[in-house]
Amino acid sequence: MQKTVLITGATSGIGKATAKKFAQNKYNIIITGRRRERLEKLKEDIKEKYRVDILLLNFDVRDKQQVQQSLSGLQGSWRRIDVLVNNAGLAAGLNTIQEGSLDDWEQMIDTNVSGLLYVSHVIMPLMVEQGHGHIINIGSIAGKQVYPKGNVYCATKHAVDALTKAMRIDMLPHGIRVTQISPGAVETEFSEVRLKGDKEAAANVYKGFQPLKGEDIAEVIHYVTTLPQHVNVNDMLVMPTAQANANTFTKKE
Ligand code: NDP
Ligand code: 8X3
Repeated sequence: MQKTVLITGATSGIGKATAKKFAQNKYNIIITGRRRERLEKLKEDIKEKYRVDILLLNFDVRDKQQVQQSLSGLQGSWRRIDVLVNNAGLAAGLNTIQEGSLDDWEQMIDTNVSGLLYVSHVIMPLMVEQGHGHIINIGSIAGKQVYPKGNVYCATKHAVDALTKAMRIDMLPHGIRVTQISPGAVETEFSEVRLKGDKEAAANVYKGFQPLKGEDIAEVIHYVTTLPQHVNVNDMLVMPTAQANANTFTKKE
């Protein structure tokens, strides 16, 4: 039977590349995000290229009612989700705590932590009922280390790290796999969002070294799902070769 993957935050970057990777491997795909026109465009591209079924759900993961309505309303075979990729997330701002913006903090906490929980709260019971599934949470090197001005973003990714461990305990009796993939620097729209649309400053973040691409992480996400059922990758830290830890890079001028 054809499998189904649900990917949050599929309008860009890692999520978009993951949708394409799973479609290439003949999964039916549920793509979600706030930007409807991007979801529609991706749906058309995937349908034409890979000829799999694709369902578009347009919601904000911060809005628990929208999340519940969209996901509880899944019908028929769309309720049989084999893989959930909790990817939607962002960093907003790069400041010390004393200079930080309360709105930025709320946006990060509501998206990266509450959003991941709201989505999982609907999908986990479906996986328990069907007796199988694989949850993949996108963490970060920022969930392993704290770097200057990373404070609240790092805290949200440390929370993803803790929630992944908690989910693994909750899902253990049900044979459902739970994996965290924690990337280092990936060139997506991440820095443009963090730096509030400053494209030049965002491009500078990736200057002088070869960052990861969304496709690299998509490859790893798909790989962990291909392992035999009795094998679970608990946690994978995936870095550019030119990055040793959160703030140590080798860069050419
Ligand atoms: P992008 O900005 O390219 O993509 C982020 C995705 O998240 C978009 O599809 C966006 O969709 C979605 N999203 C953001 N806020 C919401 C929301 N409130 N509701 C629904 N969807 C939302 O960045 P990346 O692809 O890099 O980021 C994906 C994940 O990877 C994030 O969790 C990020 O923290 C993590 N990560 C990124 C790294 C990097 O260096 N790029 C490194 C480590 C981890 P839309 O705006 O349409 O809603
Ligand atoms: C994104 C990578 O190092 O900017 O999670 O936090 S980093």
